[in-house]
Amino acid sequence: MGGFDVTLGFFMVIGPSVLRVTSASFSGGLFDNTGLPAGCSVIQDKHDFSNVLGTVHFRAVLQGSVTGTGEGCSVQGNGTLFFITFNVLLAGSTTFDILQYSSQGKLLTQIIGPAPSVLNIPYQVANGYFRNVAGIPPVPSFTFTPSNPEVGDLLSFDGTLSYDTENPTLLGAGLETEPLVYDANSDLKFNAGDTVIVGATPPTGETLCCASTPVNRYDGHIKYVDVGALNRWVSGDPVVYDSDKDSFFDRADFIISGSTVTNGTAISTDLNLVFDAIHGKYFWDNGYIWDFGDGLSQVTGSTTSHLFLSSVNQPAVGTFAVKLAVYDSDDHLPMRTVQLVAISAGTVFDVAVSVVVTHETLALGQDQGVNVTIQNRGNQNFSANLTVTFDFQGNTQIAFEPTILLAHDRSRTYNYTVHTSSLPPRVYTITGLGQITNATTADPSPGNNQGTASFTLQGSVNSSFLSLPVLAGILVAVAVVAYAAIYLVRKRRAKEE
Ligand SMILES: [Ca+2]
Ligand SMILES: [Ca+2]
Ligand SMILES: [Ca+2]
Ligand SMILES: [Ca+2]
Repeated sequence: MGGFDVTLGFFMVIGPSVLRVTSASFSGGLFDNTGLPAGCSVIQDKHDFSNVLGTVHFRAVLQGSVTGTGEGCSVQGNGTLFFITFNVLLAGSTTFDILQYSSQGKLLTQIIGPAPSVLNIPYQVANGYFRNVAGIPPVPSFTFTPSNPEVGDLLSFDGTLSYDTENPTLLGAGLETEPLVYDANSDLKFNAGDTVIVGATPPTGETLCCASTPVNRYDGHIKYVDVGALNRWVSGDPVVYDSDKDSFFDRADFIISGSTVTNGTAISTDLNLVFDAIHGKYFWDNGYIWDFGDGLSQVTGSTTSHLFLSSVNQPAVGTFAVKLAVYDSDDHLPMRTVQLVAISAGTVFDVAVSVVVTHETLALGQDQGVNVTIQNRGNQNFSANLTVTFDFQGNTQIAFEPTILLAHDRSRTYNYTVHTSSLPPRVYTITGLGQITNATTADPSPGNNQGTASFTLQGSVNSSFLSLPVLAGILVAVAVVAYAAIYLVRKRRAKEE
């Protein structure tokens, strides 16, 4: 091995932390700077842990070369990378997961071979589990469609195959819904007059979520259909989960209690619809918690759907670690499963053009060299037309290259010469525009389909030019110069890279 970059997560789901890290160290591990051949040393680049995020991040690489042989430094890849010491805070359970991908879908954890090749070494993930209470945790399981998703796809997730080992045949497969209640007297306690809508009946006097601050007083996903237009929930009104909080019953929303609700129905908020947070967090769940690994908020539901995003409205490409955690009702224990979901770019037709001039400033009569590169940045072979113009007499064509065939990841550069002896001195801009002719999808980056470069032509216009009558002179001169410019443009051989 030549180095590693490993991030470990020790939260199973959001909620109270069962463990906290007290220390973590390279000392005693493979990369602790001892026992290395002469000439080799370790750069211990990262050694962070966060009890807030529930992560431990360690990174180290070898530097130097073995004295005498000059070979790349390496350590025998069989041993410990780093040590972590945890404190147990609560009775419960949690997992240790190698976090393989970041919330942007990029590779996060890797092990590399020694220099100079520094190849990625494949690894097998073996995650851990900690429990200090009795009971057998449930078995989470999910499937998703489509199985080979492309960017922008809305994925459907189905966790209904999850079950608790001890009670697999019970209604709900032995999983546990947090109690959802109507707190009729708004005292955030469960007492006489309050209605249990779903889940087990809480003990009398139980604190309902979440008394600490008004902001977290209720879960903004919990809504109801105001059948009688009373502006408050009454028995018989359907209670629903608004997964996207848009106040309409749609997409991955589901009915918590009540009869069918038509898709598109407006749904309302009632601050007295609160829950007993037996799973120790500020939002309600029905026994299933989904974390899609893209940094967006967690949702509940035995089935759900998700659009992976890299920013507010930008569909993401990459690999995401999707986690489903479920709770059982007999032991109140969570357990999670993680699946990697790779979102591919799909079919991408993407052309890019760049223009370079050999002289930013040149004298009248001096030849200007123009290099125009057309690049295939997509994942399909394309056929494109390239039009090269400059801003003379409106727009004057320097070249038109029809039907350029380019395989993906390839580019081609065309070289031209513009003769300037007939051009009025000023600043000129040359533009290259690439247009794919066989695209079946829109170019994701239309802004780079065109490239430009400017140059300054210095000198003075010759006296005979200036002596022409102004109106006629402009027209005549333009016609002559345009003709000359086009005629004198010589195409040199195109060079393929
Ligand atoms: Ca159990
Ligand atoms: Ca109450
Ligand atoms: Ca909704
Ligand atoms: Ca483009």
